[in-house]
Amino acid sequence: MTNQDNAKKLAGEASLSHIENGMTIGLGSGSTVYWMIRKLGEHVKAGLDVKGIPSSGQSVAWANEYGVPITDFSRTQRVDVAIDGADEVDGQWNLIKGGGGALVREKIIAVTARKFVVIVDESKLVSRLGDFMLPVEILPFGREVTAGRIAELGGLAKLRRNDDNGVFISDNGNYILDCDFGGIQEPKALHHQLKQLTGVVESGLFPGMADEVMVGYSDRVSVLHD
Ligand code: ABF
Repeated sequence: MTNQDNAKKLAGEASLSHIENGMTIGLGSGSTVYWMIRKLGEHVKAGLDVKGIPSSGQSVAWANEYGVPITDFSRTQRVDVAIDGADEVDGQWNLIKGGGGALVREKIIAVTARKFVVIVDESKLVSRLGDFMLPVEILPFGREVTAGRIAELGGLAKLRRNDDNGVFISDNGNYILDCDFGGIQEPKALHHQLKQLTGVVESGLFPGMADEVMVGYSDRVSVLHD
């Protein structure tokens, strides 16, 4: 296991400190969340009574594999804590998310949760967002003109494709544009500008939403405090 893998594992497992018996947990996506779900399964086997609301097919599969019971918003609208990864975290805890294509469901869960905990390895910490292309989920219809409106905001948009070069389709049946805005100085402002654009479903900017950021290093976990 590489140092980065170990850092993800440490952060993922440490996030269970936020989980108590009887909770409904928002299950994020990504390889750091994998370690959280895997450890959570061990606690469930030992008697912990929790349910997870998954943000992607990936997290459904891991919850099933490791024995974490899953539920959905038709059964409960209360999420006690959401635990999810990120692609970038800046000094104000603004996030870029969506590298895995699940940003819309991740954000619905994150905004619903009473507490939103972000788990990352140290490589995700940046002084300014934007080295990672910003994912923006859009409706397929009129994608060309939606990309044009994003370009007017300064973002060079690239349609996300699968490994077989087919167009990536999100769990919601939409497309994702990976957008190069250069450095993003004002994440909150850019997010709101993007959300105003007809055709845009959601942006991968999660401005000021995190309640706690847990950072994994090769040998320890650091909890960032505001
Ligand atoms: C999900 O997992 C996404 O929002 C984000 O893009 C990705 C981070 O992946 P990893 O934990 O594998 O670095 O949270």
